[in-house]
Amino acid sequence: MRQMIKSWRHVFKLDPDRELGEAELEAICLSGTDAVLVGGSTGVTYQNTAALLSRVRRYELPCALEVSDLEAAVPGFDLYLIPMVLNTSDTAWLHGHHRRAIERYGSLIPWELLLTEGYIVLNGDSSVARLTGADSSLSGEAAAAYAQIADKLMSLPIVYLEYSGAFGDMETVRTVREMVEISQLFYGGGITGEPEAEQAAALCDTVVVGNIIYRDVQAALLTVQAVKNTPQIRLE
Ligand code: 1GP
Repeated sequence: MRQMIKSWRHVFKLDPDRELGEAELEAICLSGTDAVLVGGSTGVTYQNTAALLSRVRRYELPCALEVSDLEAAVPGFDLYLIPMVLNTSDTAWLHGHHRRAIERYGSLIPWELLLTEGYIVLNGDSSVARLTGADSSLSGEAAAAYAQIADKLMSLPIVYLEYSGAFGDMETVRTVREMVEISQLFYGGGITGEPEAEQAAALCDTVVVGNIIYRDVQAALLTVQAVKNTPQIRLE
C-alpha cells in the first residue's frame, strides 16, 4: 500500500456530505488525478460514504477512504487512511477512537489496506481543528517537530499538513519539508487555482484538493496539471 501512494502527486478529496453532479464527478475522475480520497469532518455517514464509493467505482482510478468516523467505515475501498492528530491534547483523536474501532471491529479490519497519517492541523478556523481541539498556533519549527515525531519516532507512512479551507504558510511547509525524510508529505488546504497548486507541489509529495471542487470545478480541474508539471524542490 505504501507503494500505491508513492506515485500520488495529486489527489481530489470528495466529501460524502456534499452534493456533486454526475458531470462534475466524471470530470474529476477523468481529470488525470492520481486518486480520489473520500473524507470529511462532519456529516459523514455509512450511507453517504457507500453511495459516493459506488459512484466513484464507475471509473478506474484508486479510491481511498479517510476514516474519520467509526460509523462510516465502509468496506470496498482500495485503501484506508487513518488520521492520528499529533497536535492535539485530546488523545481521542490520537488513538482513542482507534482503540474503540479495534475493540469493535477486531478481526474484520483489513490491516493490509490501512495506512496511518500523522496529521498536523494548522488552520485554527477549520472544522477539523475545532472538532479535534488541535493547537494550530504552531511555529514552523514546532510543526516540523511534530512531523519528525511521525517520520522518525513513529515511522508513519504519511505526514499530512492540513490547512483545510485556507492556503497554508509556505515557510512552515518548507521548514517541515526540510525535516521529513521517509514519510510521504501530504499537503491540503485552500488550493483554488494553479499558483497555489504549484507552490504546494514544489514542496510536498502529494497535494490534496478539496473545497474548490464544490465551488468551481473548472478551477479544480486546472490544479491537476499544475501539480503534475511542477517538479519538487530538492532541499539540502
Ligand atoms: C481537506 O486537506 C483537504 O481535508 C483539502 O483542503 O478543502 O481546503 O482544499 P481544501
